[in-house]
Amino acid sequence: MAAAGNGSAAAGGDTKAVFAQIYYKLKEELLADPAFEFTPESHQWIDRMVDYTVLGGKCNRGLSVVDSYKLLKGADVLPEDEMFLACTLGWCIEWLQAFFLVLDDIMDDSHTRRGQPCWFRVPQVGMIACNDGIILRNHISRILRRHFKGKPYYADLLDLFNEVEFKTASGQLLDLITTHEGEKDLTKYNITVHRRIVQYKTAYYSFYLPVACALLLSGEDLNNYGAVENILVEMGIYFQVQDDYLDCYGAPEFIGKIGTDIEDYKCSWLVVQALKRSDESQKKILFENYGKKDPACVMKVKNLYKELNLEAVYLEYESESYKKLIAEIEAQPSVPVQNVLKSFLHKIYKRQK
Ligand code: DMA
Ligand code: MG
Ligand code: MG
Ligand code: MG
Repeated sequence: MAAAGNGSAAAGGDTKAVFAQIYYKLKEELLADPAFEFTPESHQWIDRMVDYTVLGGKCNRGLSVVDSYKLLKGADVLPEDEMFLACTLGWCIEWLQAFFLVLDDIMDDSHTRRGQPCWFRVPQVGMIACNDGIILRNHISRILRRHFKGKPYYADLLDLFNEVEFKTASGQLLDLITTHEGEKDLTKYNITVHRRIVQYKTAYYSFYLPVACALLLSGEDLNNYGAVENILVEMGIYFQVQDDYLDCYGAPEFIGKIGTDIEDYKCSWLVVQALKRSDESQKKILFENYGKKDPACVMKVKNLYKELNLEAVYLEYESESYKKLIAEIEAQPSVPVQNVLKSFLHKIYKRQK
């Protein structure tokens, strides 16, 4: 995505490069953690596992901490120590994402992620991936302890990560129990159910968390930012609708993953829209084919989506959401806060991956 506005292309490019470098420092510290005596084998395992699961994404969430902090400060360039702390918090979010994705891919029975096999699909990894997920989560606490213990906002930072992790795991629970064998019931799927799932599983960690990290780093009290949280949660819901759309319509080579929502009986935004627009015979097609692994069944569902013109419904939803979000953002009293929110929105509007 292009760096925001007037001549900041170099600075934007620089942010990415600095951000990327800091990853190696953080990993090195984790691999020299005095709390554990690494054996050569465990050292090599963690080194490879972290590279495999944390790297390779767009780093939108991580970079947003840095971008947001700069916008809040009104500075294009940050002193080295502040840049380091902002990037470190950004990486903590990337680690949190890696933790959730490693486990999400097992539970969703996915095959690829970021253009390569899911971590648990790698030979010799398998269910060790469950423990790797736990280790990734623990790495966040290790990083925060090393670099933030003693800061006045350390307790708030730990509390923030804990709260967001709880919300995300609860959202994953909602997502997973709708697809439980024996519980499968398309008549239960509607936009309210969808909204509840995606609000929790995606919005807090992907949107609220990066901005909340930047606010804490700026010395702000998060209790004063309820309205900002609400807008970010709305943006996160919009982002997950895009994810649901791309699961079906994105090119796997481009989005780096092969969609599984139809096979997995997910309460996707697309199936909710299809149910809402189907007549009885079309509903029958959904009831008979949704949630089956058989590619012929998947194809019937996709053909129905086409017949119902869901691509057009989605385009309409995108521009409506954008308009609503911009209006809410512009009603915010603080201009730096408006800039943070707009910059985040522009990173995702009409995204193709
Ligand atoms: C993603 O839901 C949510 C979390 C917390 C990882 P998803 O399964 O739709 O994500 P993806 O499409 O990336 O597997
Ligand atoms: Mg998934
Ligand atoms: Mg999932
Ligand atoms: Mg998805």
